[in-house]
Amino acid sequence: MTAAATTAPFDFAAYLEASRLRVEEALDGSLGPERPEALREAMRYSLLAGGKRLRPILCLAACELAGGQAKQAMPTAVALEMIHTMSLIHDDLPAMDNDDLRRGMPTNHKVYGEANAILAGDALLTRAFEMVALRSDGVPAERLLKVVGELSLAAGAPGLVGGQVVDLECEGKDVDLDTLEYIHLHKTGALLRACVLSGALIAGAPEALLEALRTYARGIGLAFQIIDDILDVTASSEVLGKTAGKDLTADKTTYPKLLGLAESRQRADALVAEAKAALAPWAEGETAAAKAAPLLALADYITSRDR
Ligand code: GRG
Repeated sequence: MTAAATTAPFDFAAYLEASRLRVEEALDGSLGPERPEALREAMRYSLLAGGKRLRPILCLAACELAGGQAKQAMPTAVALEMIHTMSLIHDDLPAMDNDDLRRGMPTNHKVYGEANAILAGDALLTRAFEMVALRSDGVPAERLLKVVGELSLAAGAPGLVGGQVVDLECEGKDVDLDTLEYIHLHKTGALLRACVLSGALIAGAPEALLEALRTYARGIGLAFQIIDDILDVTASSEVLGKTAGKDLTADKTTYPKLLGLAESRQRADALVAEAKAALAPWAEGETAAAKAAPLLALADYITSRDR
């Protein structure tokens, strides 16, 4: 029997569920006795509200692809979900997208009030950096420093904040594809990029792998947001856990608006193919293929997801 014939196929559904459960456990244990209690409650409410946990899983998978152990990357994975959750809380505020529903539950400000929602987001953002700097055992300090750098770039003006500002500025205006791509790459892509880069940095990945992961991240980042735009039109609020049809009501330019649904999907598929191709050299041979399998399957999941 050949070696290939004895290799069990990668069970992505089982991988995703097992990873999600590990992440949920780590998230649950990540918040200490924050005081005052009202702040802790507001932080926990959104952090433990479910969600696909895609960002931490990407971080863990990239760490393993680069030869590290997932447990080394878990504090950073948690940090990435904290930054993501903060961005959702702030995005839902009346001054921004003004939404009532997130992850199937009332938004943070609807439950705790605007001031506490802003502060819970602020506390999650700062706690994220604490997770990396003070809670990551067994990772050399110079690697953690690079991770802090990636997280800062992703969260700040060069990433989420910059993308959000342009997104808000463009509401109600005609936007071309280049501007839309700018918004998507910053608002959504930057954090996904930080996920895979930080996981790989923790494992001490060589520059060539980091470069491949940058290409991978660009592809999945844009594809993710294109699918998000498509689902906003095609899926229900019940399935999405957030208000469907929001882009239309807020008069936002989206890929379906500029290209139509079919071409948008084709573009997302092509981006995922590009992302996977970037990792192909790192998936050659049985051992490498097994390590690359999660990131390759996660890329496909981005276009096949229904929420
Ligand atoms: C204050 C530093 C700072 C940043 C905040 C509000 C903001 C700046 C940026 C908005 C970023 C944002 C909400 C982008 C949308 C990204 C997106 C598609 C979110 C949905 O992600 P999913 O589908 O959600 O992974 P779940 O719930 O599954 O985690």
